[in-house]
Order: sequence, then structure tokens, then C-alpha cells
Amino acid sequence: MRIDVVTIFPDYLAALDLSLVGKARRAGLVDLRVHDLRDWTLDRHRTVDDTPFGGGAGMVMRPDVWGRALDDLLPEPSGPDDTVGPGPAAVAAGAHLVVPTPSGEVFTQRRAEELATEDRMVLACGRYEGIDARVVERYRAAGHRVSELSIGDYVLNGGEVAALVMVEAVARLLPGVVGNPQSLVEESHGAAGLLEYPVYTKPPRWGDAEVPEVLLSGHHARIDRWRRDRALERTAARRPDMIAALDPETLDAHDLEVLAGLGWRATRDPRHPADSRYAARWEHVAE
Ligand code: JEB
Repeated sequence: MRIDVVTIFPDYLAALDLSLVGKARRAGLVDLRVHDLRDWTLDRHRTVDDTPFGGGAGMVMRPDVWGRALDDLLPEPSGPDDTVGPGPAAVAAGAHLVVPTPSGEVFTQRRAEELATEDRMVLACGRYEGIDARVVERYRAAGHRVSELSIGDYVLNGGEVAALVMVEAVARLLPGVVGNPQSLVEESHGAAGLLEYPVYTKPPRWGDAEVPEVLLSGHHARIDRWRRDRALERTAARRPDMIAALDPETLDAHDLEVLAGLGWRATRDPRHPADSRYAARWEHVAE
């Protein structure tokens, strides 16, 4: 995958040379190119911003500078149903333009998985009050895939940190980047609905703190059940929204018992109590 990042602070992205992404880059699995937006300015002062029309605080990034950069970096967009390459490995032509912004849709593991199927991604990092809105409109109208994404509900000073997050989340999903693909499989089970269970390593006794006995027992079925129970408890305590989104049909009797003990009861439409065409729902009673 080729990833182009455009920013007025290219040094911010140096962190991607470390660790997993750097290794993937050196192995030729990711072709990451960081560009200085000011290379597309035409004036002596290399100006990228100006005052907002309509008034208000701060500065806005000029569309003409961004337009020159993106015209250079974005390949021709694909047609409505254009794919490149044979069979199931086919990917859409063109690139996906990603614009980090606090007003974007939330960047989730699903979005990372979608972006990891792209052959090319261009990340446009804004600063100040953001990028003139005509930029996104222009490239969308021209048929490019464009996503305005937020990494979460807090305020940053620019898109660079969000771009770091997105590149790392996407790059580790590319074939060959994560050494042990089994860890991606186990993770996707977790991401399918529950937080991860707590993990432990040596020494088995650290001061007063002992590793739970069951993990030393070698009883794989009991270990799996213990881990599942801890995952259910943690998720109910920290992310009730994730419990509410679970399909009760995917849970076994023991799961339902654990959740019932935490105040979560799966219910069916009382008019159709046994009819699987009517989805089960959750009812939560605080203890
Ligand atoms: C991303 C950015 C700014 C209003 C306030 C501040 C470009 N989750 C996130 N929080 N903040 C950003 C983000 C993401 N993704 C973010 C790009 C820019 C913040 N700012 C500052 C703009 N408008 C400028």
C-alpha cells in the first residue's frame, strides 16, 4: 500500500519510522511518503492560511495550495465500478483521500479495515481552524473516495496526531506487517463485541500479587471460560454500549448467566416469544 501524508509539520510523522510501521516500510510492505504542504505554495512567504470569510477567530487553510498538492498526489479517480487486478484480490482504482477533522465520522477498527483494502491512501493534515471546505467538495465531486474522519471526541491542534493513529491502525492490518497473524484473528474476535480479558506473565508471584490460579492450571477449557467471563465483566463495567450492541443469539447459556448477574437480561418481543424473526433485545437493571 502507498500512503502519502501532506502536512506543514512533516517531522511529526517521523515517529512512523519506529516500531512496526518502520519495519513494514523497510520490508517494502508500506510505501509511506511524507510531504511538506509548503512545497505547493507560490509566494515568497510560503503562505498556507488566510482569514476566514464571515469573520471569526483563527485562520483557515487556503484551497488553492491544497488543490495543487492533491492534484499532484491523487491518481485519477476510479469509475463507478472500476476495479484493478483479477479475482477476489481486486482493489478499487485511484486513492482514498482521508481528511482528519474533529467534525468527521469516528475512525473505528471497521474504518481501518476498509482503508487497509485500498491500494493508495492520501492523508491531508490540516492546522489552524481547518481546511477550506471547497477542497473536500471538489475531490468528492471529481469522483474520488473522500472520508472526513475524527479519532475521537477531544480537540487537537491539527490533523498530524490523527494521521499517525490512522496510519498505524491501517498499516498493521496489511498482509505480512504483524508477525503473528493469529494475534489479528484473536483480536478480531474481541473487536466483534467484547473488550479483551486481562493478561499476565512471569513472575507468577510479584510481591503480594499472584496470577489467577486457573491460568497456571493447564485446563484449556477452564482458561477459555475464565477469560470469557472476565471479558464480559469488563465490557459490562466499562462499555455498556458494547453489551447493548451484542446479539444475544451469539451468546451461550453461561454468557447469559454472567450478564444476568450484572443486571443485563436478554428479552424477546412478548408477542412472539420464541420466533427468531423477532430480534432479542437487552434490558438493563442497575443493582
Ligand atoms: C483534526 C484539527 C481544530 C476545531 C478545533 C480544532 C485541523 N479527534 C480530533 N480532534 N481534533 C482533530 C481530530 C481528528 N481527527 C483535528 C484536524 C485538524 C483538529 N484542527 C484544529 C479545528 N477545528 C485543525
